[in-house]
Amino acid sequence: MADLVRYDVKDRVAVVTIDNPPVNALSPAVWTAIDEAVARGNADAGADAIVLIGAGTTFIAGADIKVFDTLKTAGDSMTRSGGTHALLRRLEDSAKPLVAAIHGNALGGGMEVAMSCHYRVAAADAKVGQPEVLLGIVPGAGGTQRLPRLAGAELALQMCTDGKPVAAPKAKAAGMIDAVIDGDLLIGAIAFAKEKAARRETRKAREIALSAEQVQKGLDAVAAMRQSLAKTARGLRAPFAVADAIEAGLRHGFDAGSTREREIFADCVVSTESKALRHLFFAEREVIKIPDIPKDTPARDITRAAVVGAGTMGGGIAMNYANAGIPVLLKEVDRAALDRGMATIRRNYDVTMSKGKLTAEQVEKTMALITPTLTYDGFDQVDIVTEAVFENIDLKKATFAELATVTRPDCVLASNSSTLDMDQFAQASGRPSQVLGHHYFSPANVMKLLEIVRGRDTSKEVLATSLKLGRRLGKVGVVVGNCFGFVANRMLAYYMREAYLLLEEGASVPQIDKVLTDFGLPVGPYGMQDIAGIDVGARIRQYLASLGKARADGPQSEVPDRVFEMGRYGQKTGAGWYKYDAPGSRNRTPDPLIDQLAAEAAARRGITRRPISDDEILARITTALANEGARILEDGFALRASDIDIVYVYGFGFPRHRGGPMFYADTIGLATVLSRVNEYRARFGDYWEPAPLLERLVAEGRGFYGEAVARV
Ligand code: 3H9
Repeated sequence: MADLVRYDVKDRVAVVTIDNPPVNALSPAVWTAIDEAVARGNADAGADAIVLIGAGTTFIAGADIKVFDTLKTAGDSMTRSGGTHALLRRLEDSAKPLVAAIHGNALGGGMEVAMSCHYRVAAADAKVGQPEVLLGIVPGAGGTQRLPRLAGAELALQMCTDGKPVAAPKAKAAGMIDAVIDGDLLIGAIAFAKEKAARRETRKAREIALSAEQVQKGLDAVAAMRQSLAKTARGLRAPFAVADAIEAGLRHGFDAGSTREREIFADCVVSTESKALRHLFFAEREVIKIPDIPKDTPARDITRAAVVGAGTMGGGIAMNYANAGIPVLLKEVDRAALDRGMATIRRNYDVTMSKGKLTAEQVEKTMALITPTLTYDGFDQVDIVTEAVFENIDLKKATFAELATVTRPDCVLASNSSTLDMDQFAQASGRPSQVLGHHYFSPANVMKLLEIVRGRDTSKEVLATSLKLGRRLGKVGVVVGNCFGFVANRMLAYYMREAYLLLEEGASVPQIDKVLTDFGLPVGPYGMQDIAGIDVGARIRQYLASLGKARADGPQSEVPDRVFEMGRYGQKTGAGWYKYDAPGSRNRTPDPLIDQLAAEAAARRGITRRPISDDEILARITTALANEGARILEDGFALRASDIDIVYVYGFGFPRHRGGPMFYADTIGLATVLSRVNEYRARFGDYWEPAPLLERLVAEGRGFYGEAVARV
């Protein structure tokens, strides 16, 4: 037997310890070793029962996700899963009581192993779950069949469609866990196993019979779940596949249900949806690894913070700190602006409270961590200051110079600028190693993306501190380079440019938005602007124009500026790209005025408007993203293609099941992407220039993610 699984006997109980760090993932070798160890326990005259436990911090976090890449066809998967199903039956058929002792997590295949044991005991803080759906698959080792028998079909459906783990006490109440152990888990599990052995008790989940009434209730739950998924899981396959697998077991029994589960799993595991979601699983873990910043780089604990500027962004950033339990000073220049900022924060918390997510007491406790101020008093005590003043380089430079005089020399100075050059702020502060960008996304207290902008002189410690802080604030921190717009806004500029040009050329606002929401974005480009405020982008454009810059190359549509000049700022003014029932309302209708503005703009540019197909809209917008992404990557402003995917998924809601703009480009093939760029160049002009990296990858027959993904 391999070292991955150890076998000992304690007090006449065989203890099988899975030891495959970091999370005891079930690689093929681990599956086999568990099988062999349980067989050995059964053959061992010195053991009356068997306990299966995990070494390290967790029981088993599931099947080894990397192994799924080796399954090239559904047929491969059918063969492999046939073996796994048989293996789990062998465990379940153990002649001696077999007890899973769970600490940390029993997830996915880990939970399926546990459910194939006769009993499950768990530490009070352990969690169990079937998160496969988040990877675009269904539980593939009997989970859709055993869980309904242990926990009831309703809860099983819930767990397998939302993927959320359940804490041990709730799992016990629902019948998934037989005992919650206080104190030493192994000692408790051995005692439990001995008791079962003394009574010669074993229980097989697959043999739990469901009454006709339970089956009917389950089928009703399946029907209700499908209806709800039709609204919440549009465009996804896996959640519906879960419902299919559970339904098969309810209708036709365990064996037929298991066969159906294997078939469904086999289809899902080779789907693009699953490949995309698995890609993001690893991308999210890769993003924190910065090649020249080793794990042991000292990272400071942030115990006190300050934010300068109490506008929408500054207030949201202060809320992030307070939500994480970090006291924060919030500074403004005049009383009225400060009061407005604090009132907005209060309103935001009141909304959260009205949704039942916070109690009044929690709100007061959190608000008490935010200290409004008009002075720099107390800034000498803070570990970090985030500057969130108006997007103007001179104002920001002056702020950094001032901050350097009122803070400790080791205080981190971060800017929330969305476009400006960090190195200029670094110089202005006189201590460039402490300066970097912390670019939050609006609303800053909600959006999970944090671009950590590395300046020329930013120290490694300051970057490590920012990555650690990002995690504490509940953000996904992505280290990006100090280029114009960084990664997120640079990409967005090209996305919006195409959306504007398509409108001028003849597409309509509702059509463009629908194409993007059908693709899976939560909101289309125009709907997004109406929410964020058309004035925000317009003012940035005006400021950039004063510097002789534009956000994206190529022709700039004049329509957004016309809409802005008309005072149509979006939802807040009751009109923007759409008409709204009233200011602040979300109830919108298309406005023919926009088509008129677009027609006028087209006439001025000598463009004959034409019907534009949905396919062209999607192709142009996603091609613009991939081409600019390739440029960002080649210029070294993102470390990896997967970081760009993370930025766009978390910053702008690119559909996870499409893996991000770079992964998506690979799924349609970079050769196709390049031929589109060349076609658009011929049709629209040289601003459609292929990124050199894109050309090189195509010439080499590769994708952003190498050959494997390019063949998706
Ligand atoms: C499945 O089980 C299908 C079944 O139905 C069977 C079908 C036949 N595989 O997240 P962390 C790595 S599907 C491979 O940072 P944490 C991870 O990449 C699976 N690797 O730790 C990272 O590597 P690195 C269903 C895995 O403490 C390291 O472990 N299960 C796996 O923040 C640490 O991970 C799931 O979806 C894996 N299964 O969180 C659960 N899991 O250090 C997936 C982790 O090189 N896992 N790694 O970057 C998790 O949700 C979290 O890892 C967990 C720990 C909550 C367990």
